[in-house]
Amino acid sequence: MTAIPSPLQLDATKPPTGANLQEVHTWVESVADLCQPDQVYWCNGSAEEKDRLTQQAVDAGILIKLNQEKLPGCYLHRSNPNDVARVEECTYICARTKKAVGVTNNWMAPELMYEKLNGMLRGAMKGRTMYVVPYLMGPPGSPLTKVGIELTDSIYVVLSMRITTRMGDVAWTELAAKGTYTKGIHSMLDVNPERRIIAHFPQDNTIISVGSNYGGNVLLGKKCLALRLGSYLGRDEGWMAEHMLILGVESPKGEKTFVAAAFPSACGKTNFAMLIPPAWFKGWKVTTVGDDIAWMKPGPDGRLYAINPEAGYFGVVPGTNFKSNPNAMISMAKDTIYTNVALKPDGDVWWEGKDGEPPSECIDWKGRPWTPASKGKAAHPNSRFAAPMENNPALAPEVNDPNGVPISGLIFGGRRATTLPLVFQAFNWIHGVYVGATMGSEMTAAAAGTVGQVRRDPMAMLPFCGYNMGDYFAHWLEMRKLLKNPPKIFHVNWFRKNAEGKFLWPGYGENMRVLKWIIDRCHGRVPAYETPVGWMPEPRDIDTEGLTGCSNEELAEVLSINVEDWKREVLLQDELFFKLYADLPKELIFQRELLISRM
Ligand code: GTP
Ligand code: SPV
Ligand code: MN
Repeated sequence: MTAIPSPLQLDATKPPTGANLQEVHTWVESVADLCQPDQVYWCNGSAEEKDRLTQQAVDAGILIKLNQEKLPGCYLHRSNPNDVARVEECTYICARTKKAVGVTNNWMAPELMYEKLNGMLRGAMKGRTMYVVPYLMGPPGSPLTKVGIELTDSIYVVLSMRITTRMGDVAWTELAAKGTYTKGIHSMLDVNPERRIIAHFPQDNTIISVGSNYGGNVLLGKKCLALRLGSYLGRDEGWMAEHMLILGVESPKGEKTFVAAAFPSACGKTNFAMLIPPAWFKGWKVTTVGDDIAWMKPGPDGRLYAINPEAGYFGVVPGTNFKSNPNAMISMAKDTIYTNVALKPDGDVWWEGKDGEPPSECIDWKGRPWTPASKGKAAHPNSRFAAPMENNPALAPEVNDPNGVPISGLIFGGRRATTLPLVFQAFNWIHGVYVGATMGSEMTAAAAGTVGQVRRDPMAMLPFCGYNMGDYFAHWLEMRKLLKNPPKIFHVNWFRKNAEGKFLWPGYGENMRVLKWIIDRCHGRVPAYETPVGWMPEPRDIDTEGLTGCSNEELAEVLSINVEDWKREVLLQDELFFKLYADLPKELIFQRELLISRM
């Protein structure tokens, strides 16, 4: 094998040589030749390495050490204020043809994009270290698990990847068994929105990201590999990569049921995945398998099995408190990297919606003094925590099972002030695919754009589907044929409001009441009545014992459907259907006709 040439050898620890890593070395060398870092550092994932790199990040002012008595092992990072969320307009899928990526993705010819990016990367790491970050998406030894290697000049990315993925030597062992890996190259450049590109090359299993140092733009295992390239690979290989949480529900009798749910960014996946049942649900337990991404494959018994490819959470901070999500609060109480929250004088952190009163003074997410009289928010609305999943008191014991967990129900949901009821069940798989394909949601701060505006977000995958959305729907329809026992499909809406703009449903832990109906429907043991949009519970079918914050009238309203509203809804759905028309499977058009004829 070729050694990395000096001077790159200076500080470099080497990956194990047992596996055939010739190709990896050649690639790393070629990227180093292009980017010209001062040194190349191979990450091994050890605790010693974490401590050393963390200290370096603190010394360089990239991380701020928080109050270690209150928050052991926790640090704060402030991103460049021009770089606070995913940027969909800078995200490209560079398949060979424009048709392959469809109308919902940005496309550029791969040769052109490579040329452009090579120009931007030339000499981009001068004066910096290039870190080689080997990682796994999925538990070791799972047939679904993929290996990735990210080359990055950001120590913040290295430390975040160490939390959110299984990072280090474990990946070399898996690579020896699997033989293939996803290449990722990331350079912050000068963190300039004008020079920000997140490019995916599905035919080369490669991602190149430049000009950002934030979340989904740069933690390449997450949205880039696990969803965009993952969805592309899944279609070829007969599995599904979805923007879904996975949770387990254990009944007092010990019956375990797993469901997966797709809600768009900042629409409640982490909260739902970590749900704590209200006191009335004595003996019921919810455990978290994953909070953002599910990889699912038919098992030998004809059921759909899911793994969470991630090893940690990159969760929304604002609005999180001990009432809304205690498990998230505990998860981020140690060994966590916070990004863009406010800093209190005592080294503690604060954000809008945290328990207790706002502090009389603190430093806001931009590093400026802040008081409750200040105009802006103390924490950015898309401020986040990166925490290891082991911190979650409700972590599912099955989380490392290479076979995954059997999924009984799939749940779609969006943020909708009107029209969509609290819950309904699709009539069958094809109807469920239609329900997912026509999902809409009000936009949030998780992506740059207009917050609050309803947009169609099929299966919560609009920003994450790595190929033509029409072909993606066809793949969903195709999956049914591989499943003898397909999951039942549901739609929920925690966000419906009354005429005064108040949420009709209290949400959070109380969502257990809806989840219980869903689980009971999966097992075929509660009634439902047929409506034009699907099977629905009567208000009396929802367990309301001990429920506060939702009167009988409000429950009836949140469970109601209004045919006039639904006619408008179908017209709104058409906006996306017309865009996709050339590639839309006929089944979905028939479903639209059936829905209209039922109304
Ligand atoms: P991403 O990490 O961007 O994919 O977000 P997510 O889907 O995991 O969303 P998350 O659980 O972090 O919730 C986002 C926001 O929605 C937070 O401000 C929550 O407080 C709020 N939220 C979550 N669940 C509910 C609910 O049941 N009702 C209401 N009203 N708000 C909720
Ligand atoms: C999302 O936007 O769905 C996220 C956050 O989970 S990020 O990783 O930044 O994409
Ligand atoms: Mn997400």
